[in-house]
Amino acid sequence: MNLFFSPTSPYARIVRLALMEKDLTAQVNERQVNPWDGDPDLGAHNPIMRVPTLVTDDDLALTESLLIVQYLERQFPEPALIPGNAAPRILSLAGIGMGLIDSTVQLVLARRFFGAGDPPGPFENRRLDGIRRAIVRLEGAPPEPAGDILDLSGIVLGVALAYVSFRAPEVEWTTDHPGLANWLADVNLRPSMRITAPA
Ligand SMILES: N[C@@H](CCC(=O)N[C@@H](CS)C(=O)NCC(=O)O)C(=O)O
Repeated sequence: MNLFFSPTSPYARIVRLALMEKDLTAQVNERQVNPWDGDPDLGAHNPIMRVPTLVTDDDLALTESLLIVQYLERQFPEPALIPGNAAPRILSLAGIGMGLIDSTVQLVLARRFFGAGDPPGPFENRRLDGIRRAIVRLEGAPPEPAGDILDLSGIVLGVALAYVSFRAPEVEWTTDHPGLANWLADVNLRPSMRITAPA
């Protein structure tokens, strides 16, 4: 398999973490690209030109982080990132994490292409409010500490909270939510999180 990724992409980080937690890295060649550069190889596999893009050994291009994770779960069921008995809780938490990532990415793109408002404009405020509400929700019903494996909720929330701190530092969530901050600090110690941390 070949994985097109960018080290700063939270979506690509989800897939890289899934591969590492499932011990599949030996089966994947990573190809670092900047998706905004119009890399022709990436475009040949993914017309939308986004990362992550996983090309299987049968030359099938898989896109969209959670669809790629679903493919990996089906092809390589063990260890499971979404064990059946815990699936509802894991998917519910992962959904909040994807919302955090999408909201933060939209904030970054809006600011890059249309400029940051000072004070923040209505779209920025809507996304910032959603990020803050999601963090309050997580503090009230936090993810479980990771066991032998970081399940999909741990992967997505670990990526999401780290990405919010990296790209939307004004949210300053760690002081008011120490339980969640401690959870992230523990997760950040895992080799998979350290290897995939953006420089
Ligand atoms: N929904 C997609 C989002 C992928 C995505 O937006 N990737 C960004 C990097 S963070 C990208 O490649 N952006 C380039 C572009 O939008 O043209 C997923 O879950 O994989």
